[in-house]
Amino acid sequence: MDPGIQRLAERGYDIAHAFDAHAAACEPGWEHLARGPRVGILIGNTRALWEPFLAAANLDEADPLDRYTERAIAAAFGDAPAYFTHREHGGAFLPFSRLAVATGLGALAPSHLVIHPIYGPWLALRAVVLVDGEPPARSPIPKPCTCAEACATALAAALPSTRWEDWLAVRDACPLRTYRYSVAQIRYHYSKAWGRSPRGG
Ligand code: B12
Repeated sequence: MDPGIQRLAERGYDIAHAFDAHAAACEPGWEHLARGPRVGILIGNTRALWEPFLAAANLDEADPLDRYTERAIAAAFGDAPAYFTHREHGGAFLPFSRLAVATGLGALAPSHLVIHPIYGPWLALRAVVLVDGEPPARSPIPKPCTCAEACATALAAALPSTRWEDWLAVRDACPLRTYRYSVAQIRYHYSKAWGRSPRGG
């Protein structure tokens, strides 16, 4: 395994999906990828993040998970170009969900969540890092989830709601739930129980 990817995995980032950055530059919002190194690595995590994050993060700083992510990627890849889900680039968030779909990491459900064939909706996207090399060929994958309606129904109920439990129900509606986050991780991402607004996951 590439040593950078190995270092990230040790910190809980267990998804490292390589793709052709120049090919992905045809996706709206990702045009700037045409100018950098050829291999993009879409970095994310499953529930594997939670224990390493709790062990190493500084929970007293603002947005501890975003800072933990930035430090982990800098430690793994040095000053390689990196784009983060939590940061705005040119005044807007980058459309990471669309990139994940275009490069075949997962497929988009009616809930607008990216569904992975193994992890279901229980993954988070964190960053893209660009490195030199030969990229693998990637294409979109068929939708791995089988239900037609459950998440759409849950989404319709959640959209007008301010209860975080209704948004959790959108994710829980997916039958692919082997990798469901722990209760502690769910509360961190969805509720304000830790004193701040929900943070991406
Ligand atoms: C801003 C944002 C939000 C905002 C606003 C969304 C909005 N409609 O405006 C808020 C804070 C509400 C939000 C909530 C959630 N989000 Co959000 N969000 C983002 C973020 C940072 C940017 C989205 C964006 O503007 N992209 C740029 C535009 C141009 O691209 P786009 O594809 O058109 O983006 C649209 C969708 O992404 C959509 N969207 C964003 N989040 C969600 C969540 C759900 C359930 C739905 C239906 C749509 C949706 O809104 C965007 C604008 O219309 C992305 C990360 C990223 N950089 O993409 C995460 C992201 C899409 N969110 C994610 C998640 C998981 C959630 C939550 C379900 C859980 C959570 N707390 O993190 C919650 C659900 C609601 C809740 N209250 O709990 C994940 C999705 C993972 C996956 N498996 O698909 C992402 C990729 C973050 C991550 N680290 O993985 N989110």
